Amino acid sequence: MDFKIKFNQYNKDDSMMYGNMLLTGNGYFGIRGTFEEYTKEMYGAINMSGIYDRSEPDAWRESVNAPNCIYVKLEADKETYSLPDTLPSNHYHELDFKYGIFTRKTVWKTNKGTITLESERFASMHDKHLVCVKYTVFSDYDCKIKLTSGINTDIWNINGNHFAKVEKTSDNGYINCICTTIEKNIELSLQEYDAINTNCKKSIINDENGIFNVFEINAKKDEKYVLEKITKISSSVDKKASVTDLKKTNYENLKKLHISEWDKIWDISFVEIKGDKEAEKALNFCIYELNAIAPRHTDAGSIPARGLSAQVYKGAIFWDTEMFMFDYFLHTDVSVARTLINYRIKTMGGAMIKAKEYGYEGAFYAWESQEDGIDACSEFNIIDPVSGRPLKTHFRDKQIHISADIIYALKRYVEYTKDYSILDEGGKEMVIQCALFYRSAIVKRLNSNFYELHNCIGPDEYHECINNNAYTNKMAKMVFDYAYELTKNDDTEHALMFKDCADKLYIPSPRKEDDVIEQFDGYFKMENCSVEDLKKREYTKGEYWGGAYGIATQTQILKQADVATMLCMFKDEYSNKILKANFDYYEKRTQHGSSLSACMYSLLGCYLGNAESAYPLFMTSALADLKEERSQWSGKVFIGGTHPASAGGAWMCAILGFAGLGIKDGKITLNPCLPESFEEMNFKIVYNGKKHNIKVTRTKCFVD
Ligand code: IFM
Repeated sequence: MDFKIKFNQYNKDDSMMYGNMLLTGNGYFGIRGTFEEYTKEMYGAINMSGIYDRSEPDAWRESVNAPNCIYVKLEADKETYSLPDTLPSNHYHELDFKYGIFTRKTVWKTNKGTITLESERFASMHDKHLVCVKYTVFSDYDCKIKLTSGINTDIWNINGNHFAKVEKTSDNGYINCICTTIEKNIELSLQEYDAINTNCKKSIINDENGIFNVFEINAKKDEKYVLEKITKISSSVDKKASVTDLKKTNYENLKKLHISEWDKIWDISFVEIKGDKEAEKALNFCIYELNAIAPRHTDAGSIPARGLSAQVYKGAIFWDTEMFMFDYFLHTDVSVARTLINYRIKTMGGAMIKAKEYGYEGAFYAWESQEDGIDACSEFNIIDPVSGRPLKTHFRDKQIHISADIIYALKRYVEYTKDYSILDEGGKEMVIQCALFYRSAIVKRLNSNFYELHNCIGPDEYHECINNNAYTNKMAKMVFDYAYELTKNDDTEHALMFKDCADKLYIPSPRKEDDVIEQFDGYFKMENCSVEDLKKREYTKGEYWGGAYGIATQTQILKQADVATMLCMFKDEYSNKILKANFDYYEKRTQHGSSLSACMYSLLGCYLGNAESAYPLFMTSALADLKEERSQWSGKVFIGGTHPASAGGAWMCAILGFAGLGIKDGKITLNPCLPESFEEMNFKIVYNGKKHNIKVTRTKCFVD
């Protein structure tokens, strides 16, 4: 398979797209796919995982970007050659997503000939603290080349500067920079060592833009000057330090070690799709994306909704991780799956504080979770298209399914891995606290025997403050059932309480006449129109359709898969006829306004045996970050970046859907539903500690 994404020319207007799509990362940080000379105006960034800070008391807390240590400025005979200002005569760049290596070649015409720049870089998978850049320059005439290479501290931030103090020093050939964050005094340290393959004049610049090595080279015609620029990033919140000695290593050695780590990942992760090269490439790109942001540097960390591609959504963790990305890790690298759950166990304190804040008991997890489980979700997230005033949304206080989403992932982890130690190490307590939360959220009418959940938001965020959302109620019941299971032998008082809740919580049933499950109380009475009808009612193009006054609010149009998501999670409890009736009813009423939507309908399509409906929806998910059709801005708020939930969802469609992978009575099962273009699928999973090769063809399935 061709693992490369190639661009044969430079287009300044595509810079945001390159930045997202060509991201390299190792879970500790993500480096946007931009060029060495780019400054903050061109959205270059090195986005750190798990470090959050606030630039001023009223600003949004967001993930912190490290100073830009890929920075190099090129001058020849005192002229600067730099994108986007000096347009090149030739340009090529690519991402080799097999190894997360970003490469470019840029040629500029000068009045004496040409200057060529070739560079390559990666975020080391071997030592997660290292950024490795190799920068080669040559000219076809003698000239004076000047390279200014170092740590640029004047960086892109969505919500203001995060550094109260920036200390820059140089010693023993290193340039160093220690930045202390404003709110939490976190120290982010960078140490860079630059090695160049020529004797030249060297000096250091230490100014308000950063600290830089300056190399002045008497360049000879066609001679290649190679700068190896290795930077170690660490922070005061890291548990482990890097042991690499930058002076004793070099770019090529580090590259070999890096490649061998990616080889291990691909050995278990690669999915071969015979017959459909486009699907194969898109799916494996999704797998690359997930691995480039997987938290392998820690034993308790998670993945933000936009990965490590920017400070979008404040770098926070949503349900995206547990419900969309988790399955890939569970089946291929269980230690990452455990790290993701450990993050939720570690942040349970924040969830308990949030529950109290809203008058509940137990653990109400953050809708947008930061490092201590703090909820970063703001209350006014949208703009009224008519008045331009900020409007309140209730994502933070009413999207209560988040606690159940986390328990769903924990339960799957325990069932799949049989690693019961997680329950003793906080998992069981997390289940109990989430069950207590839902119990305290339940309401009961005086004249009924049922328990209900009112005033919620389901996955379809367009309809707020609704009662008995099918997804939320079903997921809460699962939490009660699991809490009962875990407590029945040693805590009968709690167990009986949870059983009572599980038994009496109202779960909407399919309606008799057509088997459709009502998304929430009163949904069927809402205006029945089409997505196209609604589009015509927009006051301003791209306005938000939900919330208090949104154009979808009083209609049956939903933002993203809701009942469909519930059916995917509990498919074995519903007949094929019900799955089909709900797919048919809801899919055409769904705007797919979220990148989390298409994959769930695709999966449901597979579960009901309709591969042809599932296929285009799968491709929409798999190509989400290769086509970049989603808008980057909502008003003045940047909502771009990558879509790892869509990537994880595409993996679910391919493996759980098309190949029909499942586990029954401790055995791997396959129930394929291949689309017409797929001749054969080959992939691996780890189950019961053993690697299994799986082959699925139109007529046969093999598991070894
Ligand atoms: O978690 C999602 C949500 O379901 C829809 N809006 C974007 C969030 C982050 O991806």
